[in-house]
Amino acid sequence: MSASRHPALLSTDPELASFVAAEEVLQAQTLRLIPSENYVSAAVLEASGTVLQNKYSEGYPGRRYYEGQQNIDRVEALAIERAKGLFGVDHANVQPYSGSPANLAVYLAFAKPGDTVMGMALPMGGHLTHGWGVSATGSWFRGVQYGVRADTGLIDYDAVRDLALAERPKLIFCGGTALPRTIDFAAFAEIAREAGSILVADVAHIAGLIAGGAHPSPVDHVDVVSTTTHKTLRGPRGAMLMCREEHAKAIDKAVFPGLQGGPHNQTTAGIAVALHEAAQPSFTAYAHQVVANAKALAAALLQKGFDLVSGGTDNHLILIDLTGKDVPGKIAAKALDRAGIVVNYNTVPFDPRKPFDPSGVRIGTPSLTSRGLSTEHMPLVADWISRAVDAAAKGDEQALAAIRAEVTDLMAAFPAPGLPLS
Ligand code: DSN
Repeated sequence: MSASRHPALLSTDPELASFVAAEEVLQAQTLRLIPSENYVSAAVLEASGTVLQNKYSEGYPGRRYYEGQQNIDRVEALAIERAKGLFGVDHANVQPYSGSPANLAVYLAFAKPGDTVMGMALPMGGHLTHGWGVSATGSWFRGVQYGVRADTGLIDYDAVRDLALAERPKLIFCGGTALPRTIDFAAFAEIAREAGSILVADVAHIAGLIAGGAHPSPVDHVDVVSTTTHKTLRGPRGAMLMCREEHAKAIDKAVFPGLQGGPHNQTTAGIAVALHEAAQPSFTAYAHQVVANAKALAAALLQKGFDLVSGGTDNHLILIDLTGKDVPGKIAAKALDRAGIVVNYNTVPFDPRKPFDPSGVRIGTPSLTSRGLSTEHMPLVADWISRAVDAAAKGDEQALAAIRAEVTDLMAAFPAPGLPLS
């Protein structure tokens, strides 16, 4: 593989071009299991690297503060229409720079500093921006947090209801970053109604599954849907906020001028393309295959003796609890990386260890499914993970190198979308 598909970059800045080329090789040769990552299509990559980059467009289509928006307006309007069609919403804002700014805009739209907000605790599978202490959302607002049951690893909806009624938060966030099970949006909606709270579904992880019909949609149940566009949705790094018409003005005003300046138009274009791709029947098949692969991988890992939070998965994500093994999450994750299997270490609910050195490893199937791997490959993937974790415990670098060679071999047969070679 060479950097020649970026000839101008190669000639202007060969050092940087070599980093990009090396990343292309890495992404092609490794088994990427981080559940929040994916491979965008060549079309999304192209749209994200266009001259739309050169334009300032503060405002919204038809209401800008800069001239020369003839084409940009059409790009953004198309992205908005596609988001509305795909998710069945009244209103979509496609300008948030990423998930955290999107969520911050929701706070700005509906809450005042000091108000109580409620979300899932980060170590239980929530997100920093759901009111966790080290985030601005947990220091400018008063965050109260719910979690999962210790015996099942599942969200305790009775405890969520009790907390919501005791605290009457302005906002309730549902969704998270390490939730392997289906979210009951209807149950959250009932709780939010009783508590008089605005309900926000952060579906960043599962947006592609929702678009493809492989996870129930929150749209009929919640006030606002927040999502990134680059996880299961397989678009560029960005975000969207979607809502009913009654909240449209508040959301738009919070994103711009409340929080952001000019939108990243090249990203908006990439989002538009990704939404078009996600509306195709092939994407529906993809979303269901992501889940089928995750279930097959979970079953194979259980057979290998791994402990999985909640006992398995309903979606794209599996949280492996290594507390029963000799290897903590970070050491396992780094060993897996040396074996060509890219994961992230992660806290597990009630983790006795610290977040920077936790007991879990988080994996998922969006990327491997984009490359065409299917359920028949999952026992092999589980075997590699098992062998790598054993090798980590023994410090057996040779075993890790042997797994890496097997991984590289298999991945060569499954070209990655958007990459020149596999
Ligand atoms: N960083 C994302 C993830 O990996 O889940 C969440 O923001």
